[in-house]
Amino acid sequence: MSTGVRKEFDVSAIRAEFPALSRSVYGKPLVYLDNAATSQKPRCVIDAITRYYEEINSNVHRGVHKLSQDATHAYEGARETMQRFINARSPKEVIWVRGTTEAVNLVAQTYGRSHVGAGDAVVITAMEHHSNIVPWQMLCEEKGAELRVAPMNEAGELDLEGYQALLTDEVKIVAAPHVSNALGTVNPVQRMIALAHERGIPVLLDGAQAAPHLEVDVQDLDCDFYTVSGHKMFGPTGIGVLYGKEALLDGMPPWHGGGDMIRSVTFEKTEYNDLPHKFEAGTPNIADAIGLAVAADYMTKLGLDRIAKWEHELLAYGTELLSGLEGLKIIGTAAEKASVISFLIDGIHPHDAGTVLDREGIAIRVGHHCAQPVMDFYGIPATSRASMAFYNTREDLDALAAGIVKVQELFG
Ligand code: 7TS
Repeated sequence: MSTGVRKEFDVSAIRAEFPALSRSVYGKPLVYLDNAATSQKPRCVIDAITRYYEEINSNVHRGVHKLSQDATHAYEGARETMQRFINARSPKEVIWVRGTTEAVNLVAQTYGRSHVGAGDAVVITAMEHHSNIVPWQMLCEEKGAELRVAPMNEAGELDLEGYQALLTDEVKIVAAPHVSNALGTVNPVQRMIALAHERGIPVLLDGAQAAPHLEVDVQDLDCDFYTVSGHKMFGPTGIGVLYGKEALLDGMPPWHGGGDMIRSVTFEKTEYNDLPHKFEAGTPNIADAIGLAVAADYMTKLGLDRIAKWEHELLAYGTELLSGLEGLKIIGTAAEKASVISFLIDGIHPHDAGTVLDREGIAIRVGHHCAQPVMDFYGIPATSRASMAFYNTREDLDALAAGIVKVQELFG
């Protein structure tokens, strides 16, 4: 049974539900350790998407006919599932987007453009993915505002005092990662939000790397905006969620104009639709919204606490194993980490390491991980990065360690 509640965290049974995990690569069993880039999909998600196209494919919010009603019901039901998954107060606070990149751009282009002016400031951190830098940079350039960067230490932990010192009256919004993709750092987001709120500054959390690993409760966090990328949490590509507090979203101008986001249109004036539709112009990604909700339910049934516990064990195991290898250095050693291990091998370029590992069937990511300022901070061009999901095993990490030794033998 693919979605039943399990008593034990049975990794081999879980792996059997992800078809891609049983394939081989160059004649070797696939060892998939690139989950921070994107995760594999369970059969139930793949089936839900297929079922949508085979049975109820039609446009939403438009038709009186049966298929359109069923599609609308499934699509809006998926929104409610995501609302429960992140514990938003209302489905109105759940905006479908393509992913975190689109979510951040939406907030920068709507809340940002209407609240940030010349002389104002936006605060981000030293450990951002480019998608939480560039949209704010574009906004600041347009408005004549300042982009401030909260510092981090050598371990890749946010410097809270340095962060606090940046929160002056000019700051109109803070945008920070819940979990860093390049380093794995889990940020002290509750403290960061409280400090910003003391000054009346709203906070956007980039949750791209958190939602696949941690229980996310937006009410408990009290964040003002939160972003989710569906494809990193075992759902399809091209779908994600922007959460926003209803009062904030209500006060924001729309972004894209078009069908579905309007109540009435004349050539003189358009009345905009209510939330959440105000931010969803055009035919949406119906099938993948439905698929993402199935992924969220799948995670809920596995148990977010048990996922976190298993990944913690994997992280500890992998960290010890890799630290024990001669000539290997881990980049990102924060006390609080999600299951990401970025590393350097003495004298070997990450691209060479990644290429040799690939021939062993081991998929990791090498490069700057769309976090060039993080690489600049450490004075390196790139790292190799192994990123785990709940379906990974100690054997996967053993294979990685053996692969690294092989890399060292080849290039040493
Ligand atoms: N924010 C973080 C922290 C991310 O890790 C990523 C993607 C994004 C935003 C962008 O998300 P998207 O779904 O809109 O693309 N990170 C990575 C990565 O680490 N390797 O490939 C993509």
